[in-house]
Amino acid sequence: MIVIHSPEHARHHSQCEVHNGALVPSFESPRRAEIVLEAVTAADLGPIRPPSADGLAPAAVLHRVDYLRFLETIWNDWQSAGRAGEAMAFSWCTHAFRPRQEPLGLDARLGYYSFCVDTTINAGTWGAARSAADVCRTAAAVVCDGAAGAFALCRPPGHHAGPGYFGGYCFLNNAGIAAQTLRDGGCARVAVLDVDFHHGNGTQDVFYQRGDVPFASLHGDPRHCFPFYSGHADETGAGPGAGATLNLPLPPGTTWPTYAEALDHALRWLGGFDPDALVVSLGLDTFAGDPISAFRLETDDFPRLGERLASLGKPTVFVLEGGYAAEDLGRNAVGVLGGFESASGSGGNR
Ligand code: Q9C
Ligand code: ZN
Repeated sequence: MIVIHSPEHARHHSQCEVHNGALVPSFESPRRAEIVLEAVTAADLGPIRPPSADGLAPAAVLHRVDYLRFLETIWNDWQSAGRAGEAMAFSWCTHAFRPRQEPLGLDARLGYYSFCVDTTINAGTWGAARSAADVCRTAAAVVCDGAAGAFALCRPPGHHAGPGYFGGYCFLNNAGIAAQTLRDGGCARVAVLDVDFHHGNGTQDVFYQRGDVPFASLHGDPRHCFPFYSGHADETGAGPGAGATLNLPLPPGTTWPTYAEALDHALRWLGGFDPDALVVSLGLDTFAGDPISAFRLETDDFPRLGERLASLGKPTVFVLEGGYAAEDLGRNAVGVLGGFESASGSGGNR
């Protein structure tokens, strides 16, 4: 399987995050991608290539122009204002308020364009987010050109980023960019399956009113699990996208047998749309050892996950999302990708 990767990801390196009432080092770190890169290299999964495409054209279909402008300019504005440390939001427009005016101040804009406190912005954030978009567009182009599978080894992750907001460590919707690239490349319908522990609220949001990109997600029940306010079973799409969103919330503590049943259901449901390609939001935070998540999948379960994904029989773009047990990320990622390759018969290095 061809792997697309750019070292530019390391330009985004959050120093801190609010966790259990304290400031701790961010769980989402450059180390994560380095470990996965080492593991796919050691496993000889396939050629590792740099991105060759600019990912902002598909991003501009999914994200609002004012939001992209915000991402592009916020760090400079933050620095020019003489702020110390990283840019981070602290105040949001809750349901008790409604926005009446375009927010102008730094803190107002940071709150307006985000939904939670866990995601900081530094000098390299915009460049790193753009490189992830480039990686995803390139991986999708490889599949458009006939590859059975491609792996977008990118960070920062993307599935929490919506049309006009960042959060959950995400800025640009990488999986959405892959799906949009496949649509633009001639696929009539593209299925997106999100297996990250957390609900892919951003991906759901960017495609919620579209019937051409059915979206299914397996995740921790949002009554208990981040992002809390999205991912309930009764969110099923709207307008032309009515019936094209499937949420399968699962309880904290979920292990493979329960997970596999929901996975098969999601794959059957996506297959019903007769998609031309599949995009997998590959979060590895379903692992039992993940420090911020609550499912109990074991390392041996990840090849089984890959095999099941291959059963859809569609050209597939894998997009790296979450997964914070950094030292286990490499073998769990290779587990999924290797399982997919052995089950689809697409072979080791092709
Ligand atoms: N410190 C992804 O897996 N942030 N994002 C933690 C508590 C929520 C996860 C907040 C988890 C975000 C891509
Ligand atoms: Zn996650």
